Amino acid sequence: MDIDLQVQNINFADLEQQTIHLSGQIQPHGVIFVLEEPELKILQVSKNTSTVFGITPENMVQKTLEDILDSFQVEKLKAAVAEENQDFLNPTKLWARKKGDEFIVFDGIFHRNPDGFLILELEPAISQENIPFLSFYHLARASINQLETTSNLKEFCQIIVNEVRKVTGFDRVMLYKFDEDGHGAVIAEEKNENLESYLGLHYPESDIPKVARKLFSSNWIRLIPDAKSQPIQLFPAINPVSQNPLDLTFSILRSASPCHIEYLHNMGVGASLTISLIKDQKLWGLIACHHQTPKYVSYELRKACEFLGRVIFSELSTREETADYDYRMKLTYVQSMLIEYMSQADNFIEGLVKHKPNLLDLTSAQGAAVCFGNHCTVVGETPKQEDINFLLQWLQNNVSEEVFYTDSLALIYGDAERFKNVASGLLAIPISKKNYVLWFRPEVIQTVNWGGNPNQAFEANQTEAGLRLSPRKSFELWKETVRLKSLPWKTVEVKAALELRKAIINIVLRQADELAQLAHDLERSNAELKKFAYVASHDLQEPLNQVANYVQLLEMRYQNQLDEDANEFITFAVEGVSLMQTLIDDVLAYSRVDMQGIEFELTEVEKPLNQALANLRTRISESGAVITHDPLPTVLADNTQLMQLFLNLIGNAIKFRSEKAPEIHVGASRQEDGWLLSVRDNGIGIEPQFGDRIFVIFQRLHTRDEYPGTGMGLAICKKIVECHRGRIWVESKLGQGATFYMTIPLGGRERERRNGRKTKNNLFG
Ligand code: BLA
Repeated sequence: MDIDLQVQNINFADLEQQTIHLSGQIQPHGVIFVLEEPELKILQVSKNTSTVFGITPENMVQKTLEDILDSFQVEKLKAAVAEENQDFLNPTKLWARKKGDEFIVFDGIFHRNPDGFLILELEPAISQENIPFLSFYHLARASINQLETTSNLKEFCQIIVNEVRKVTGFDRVMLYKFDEDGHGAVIAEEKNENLESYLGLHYPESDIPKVARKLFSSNWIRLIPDAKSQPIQLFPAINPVSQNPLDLTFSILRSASPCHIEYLHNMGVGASLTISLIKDQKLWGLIACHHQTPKYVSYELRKACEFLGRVIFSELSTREETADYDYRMKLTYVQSMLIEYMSQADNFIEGLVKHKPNLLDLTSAQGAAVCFGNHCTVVGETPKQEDINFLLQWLQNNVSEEVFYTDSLALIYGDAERFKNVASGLLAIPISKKNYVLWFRPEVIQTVNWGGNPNQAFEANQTEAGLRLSPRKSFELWKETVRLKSLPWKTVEVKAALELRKAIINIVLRQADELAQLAHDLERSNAELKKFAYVASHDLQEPLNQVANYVQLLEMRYQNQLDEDANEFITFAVEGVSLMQTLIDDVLAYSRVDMQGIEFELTEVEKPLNQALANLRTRISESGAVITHDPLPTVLADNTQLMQLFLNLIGNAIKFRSEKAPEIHVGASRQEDGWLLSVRDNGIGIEPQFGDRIFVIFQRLHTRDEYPGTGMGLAICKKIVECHRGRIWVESKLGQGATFYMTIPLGGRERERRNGRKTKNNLFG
């Protein structure tokens, strides 16, 4: 309902309606007195006193109420009006002597206005008696009995209008409900057969401006018995005590704004009664009654209608809530399932989209997207990734609320027209500045029937007194095809989305905490290892050198004085020292392989392989090894570490050779998300059950006498591969050679950083 109220560059609120309660005019069927307490002296009065009482208004303001009305009655009233609440007095039958013995009877209605003035309004009494309470009761009882068998909103509303028409006899009684956007529609109607129906028709917001609606929230019943009557001024126009115009907010006689009177004329209405329906302190709708000719309704009957409306409406509100209740329970269930799935999954996003029920069920949306750290996971029907990205940018720049929803996205974000078929409606919750969960609903083309063209709801004319608005002349059916609009998001759905937001934030925070803890632990153990390496290289090295030096000194100085055994012991000691030296070097080499110290760059695998072969030159030629390789790829890796990897693996292949000359093949094959490298030999092989043990620090399958070495080589290989986010394993059988496999993922550590670390940093930034 894209009705442009600014067509003529008019701001409604600035116009006369702002002061409708200060108009200083009443309708001519009654008289108003503004009284000073305690004597009830008349401060202001309506100018129609001459016709009613035969006293001019100028003379009236000199008098007290006792001078006008039955003085015995007024004496009793004085005490009563001093009470806090005057409502229980209303209406009071009051008598005034007209001429001679002629008396007129009024319904007297008291109230205190917002400025604290006591106000008495007199309306001609139609009946001499008050309607007894019991008849109110029976009225309400009868309708409530009907309600028991009714279940939907439409039928409820129908009962209200039926009952009100029955007791008042208006030509037409309607139930008018306000939309969220301020427009409204007639949702129930009971009328004279020969009148055309307004049922289902929509009316623009400007027909009942905001200021008027605000007033209706404090004054619940308004009667215009004769739309053609001339309003009556107050005398004096300005209140002599406050020096201000009188506030008529709670007045029952206040004359309606001229614009509305014109509206009634244009609609062919002679009299109207309007009753406010309030829900949760907000104006929910109106009971609007029309009569073609003037029609007076007594205060009691108006009150009875208000009572009826209130009772039925309160019943309706509870029913409306229970209708929502089942759906709300369903959403609560979906919500708890989602929380369960999220907390079980490694990544909460999977929990939201992978199962049933999923994100879509939480809001009855046709599509949804979880956009987290530069990546969107989508379910159902959604705009294209690129469109979602732009939409996210727009949200970041324009929305700061915890939840944002619209059923007509294209109206506020023009680009959305391109994907109206999937996302005319959007519900979005920001999890943090850049991360969002979005729900989408497709366009649903609707026809809205308007009572008159809403784009020409009124005319603005420049007059001497300033700008004047007048309502449209024609209320003829005007059909609007509404496009670019989805079904509306229900309050319960929006609430469910907000609840989910809380849950996600909790879970993400917790996961971020766990990650931070893991990173912290890892850092600590790395730091410890480094410290150990430092100790090993410096503190251990020194006494070791000392041992080596002194043993050598012993050997040199006592060369000829020692026996065979002593010489052998010295040799053992020297060997021990040198083995210890190698062990320390290997531990150092192991500890040096770490993420921080290495540089990932595009590396042709053949280069580090050739470097390793050059290093192994002597052992290759001694053993007669033949080394071949597949065409090798270029990967994102650290050259030095790859060289070390080949050095260890090919070195091992030569070391653990069988009787045959070693044949070693380096293979490479492309896999979906990386490369699989392999080093195959024809050596002695490994028993499959030891396949895992060989990668553990200092684990050896053979004695040092059989095969020299510290047992660190494969542990270092494993660490190198893992630093590249890959895996290493061996396939072998004893006596049949072995093949070592390694995976090197595409993008190597870079990609890992994007998915892991950066996401973490972005979470709340
Ligand atoms: C008041 N306009 C109203 C009221 C209704 C409508 C029900 C309340 C009347 C009352 O309190 O007694 C409108 N009446 C409708 C509609 C239907 C109906 C939509 O029967 C549908 C079937 N109105 C205009 C323009 C202006 C305007 C252009 O169309 C002025 C800018 C003003 N309407 C306006 C004002 C009031 C009003 C100021 C308050 C009247 C008052 O209490 O003084």
